[in-house]
Amino acid sequence: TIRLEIADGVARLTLNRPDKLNSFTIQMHGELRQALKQVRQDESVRCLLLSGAGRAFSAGQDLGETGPGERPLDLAQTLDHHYNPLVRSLRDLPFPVVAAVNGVAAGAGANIALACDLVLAGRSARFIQAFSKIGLVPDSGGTWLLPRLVGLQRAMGLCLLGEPLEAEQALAWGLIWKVVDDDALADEASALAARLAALPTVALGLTKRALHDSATHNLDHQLNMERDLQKIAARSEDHAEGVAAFKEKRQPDFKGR
Ligand code: LHQ
Repeated sequence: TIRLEIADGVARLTLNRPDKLNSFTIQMHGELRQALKQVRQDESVRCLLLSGAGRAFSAGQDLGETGPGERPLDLAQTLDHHYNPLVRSLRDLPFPVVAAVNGVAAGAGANIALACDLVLAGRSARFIQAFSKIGLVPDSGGTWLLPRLVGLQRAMGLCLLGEPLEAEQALAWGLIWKVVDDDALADEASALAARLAALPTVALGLTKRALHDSATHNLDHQLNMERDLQKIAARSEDHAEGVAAFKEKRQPDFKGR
């Protein structure tokens, strides 16, 4: 239900249940866990690119799925065991994660896209906080992330009404990084991932951590965090290479170490 290809520093992870709009099943979550473990352990990987096969990114939880013995799915347990670890592991990867949103991203599918570090969308992509339509609360980090990305009022409107937000509007609101033509999305996303994979990965991983954690820190705490992370970045080979390249007036050749 997923595909994983690793080449040239980029891990491409594709949600692959196109006939069900790449909605998440327990099986898919299991495969994703395995894939993310592999990606994390592979020292050649310097960027993860997440996208969906077919015409959607993901329609969120597969609403046809049942629990053991055909009982209704235990939603709290499903979040605890599957969605919440997925969001945390995307956040905790020590390199950038890019989402290429190729179509509709609904429910948990929208919030998992937004949990990625940079979101690139095709012009026909739509983001839907579909939860209220089925009497649920936005999950997978949506209630934490949305107010920070677009402000409380817009977050409230999106979550209460559950209406689709078009890619252009999502861009204007600061929800996503960039919108490109649908037929250019795959190439643009690959180019962005390749570009990120050629940058100093240690520094990028620490930068992502600092920015994400800033939401819960005061300035004093954040200044201390920057000092501590700078100590680590300063010891990286890529820092030495960056300074050497600057002095020698040449392009740096970063190794990701
Ligand atoms: C689907 C789905 C889907 C199964 C389309 N499931 N088949 C919940 C529970 C547990 C714990 C964790 O948290 C969550 C979080 C959630 O994610 S709740 C929100 C779940 N998602 C939704 O409510 C979205 C439901 N889908 C839709 O509203 C529409 O399908 C959208 C707006 C995404 C796309 O609309 P269309 O482009 O018109 O496509 P479609 O509706 O015709 O769907 C195509 C096929 O995909 C269709 O199957 P069929 O066999 O009839 O061709 C749909 O039934 C299937 N599909 N979403 N979530």
